[in-house]
Amino acid sequence: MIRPRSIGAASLALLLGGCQSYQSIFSDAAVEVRQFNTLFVIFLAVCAIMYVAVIAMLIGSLVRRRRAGEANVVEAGRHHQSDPLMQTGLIGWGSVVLVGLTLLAIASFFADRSMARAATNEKLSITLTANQWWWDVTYNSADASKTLRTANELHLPVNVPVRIQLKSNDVIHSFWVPSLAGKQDLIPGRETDISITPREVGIYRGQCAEFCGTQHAHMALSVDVEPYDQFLKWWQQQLRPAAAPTTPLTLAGYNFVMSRQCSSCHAISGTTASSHFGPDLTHFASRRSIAAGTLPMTTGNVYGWVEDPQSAKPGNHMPTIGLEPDQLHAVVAYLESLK
Ligand SMILES: [Cu+2]
Repeated sequence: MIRPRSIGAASLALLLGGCQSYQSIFSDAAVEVRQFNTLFVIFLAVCAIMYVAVIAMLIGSLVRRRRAGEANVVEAGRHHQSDPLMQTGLIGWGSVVLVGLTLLAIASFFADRSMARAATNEKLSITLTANQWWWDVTYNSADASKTLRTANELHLPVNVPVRIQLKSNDVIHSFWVPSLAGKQDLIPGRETDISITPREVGIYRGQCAEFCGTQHAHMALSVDVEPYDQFLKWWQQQLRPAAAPTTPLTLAGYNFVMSRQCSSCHAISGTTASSHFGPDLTHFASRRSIAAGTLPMTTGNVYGWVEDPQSAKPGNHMPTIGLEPDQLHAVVAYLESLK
């Protein structure tokens, strides 16, 4: 039998679990989320005060009306607005609501201006394009040789303002990393943006927050906030072309990938595979997960994914090719060499 105390403890554990900074709106890991939280506290406090004041006035009016007794009985055909007690109540309620809404408007205005100032101070520009159901990530640079493309993973330097331009290739999605900033929609044919200035090194989880099809729940991305020198090291490493095959097995995998359907959807820098219909695979094995956060990056999961991608993520656009066992070993060996 489940006791109420057990349910309460489980609920508390879930609540506290949700408060971990990995994926939590109560985080303090970025300037933007701090601004949102400050605004949230102001809204909560003002609305609570308005609620208590209105309820107090309502109760006060009822008590006064009862005390007034027969003397305040409204005559037949007389409008309520002409009742002095009702007029006083309406003026009181109106004043509370007016003052409250004015305070909220002022708080919103200053929070909005503060975020807009942060957006004009960007030091890093990223273009994030949403697809059903994965994230295409491009690190922009005036020097084309420094432009970098990856997928389902963001790396951000700590304390550096970043502007993320948001696009969609198909339907409306929504970019949301609860620990770092608010939500922003990605709309086909329109470019939106969001700014993030991370304050704390760590790994955070992002998630599409707008229902975008059957695999919407499997459209996550990880965000690594790193010290600046570590971020630069990652960038340099990611700019390198894919590792060339060094063993007969990885060479067989390379040949299969280049000669079969894989290369018609995926790009691998330094090879003839250059399609961006699917995620860029240049440094596939350096990522934390497969298929936009669907599976952790393990050898077993790579086998399972390549052999039958429809099993783990039904409806995704990667077809089941039907590999022979030796082909599967070779392709997995080649993919795992892409670090
Ligand atoms: Cu979605």
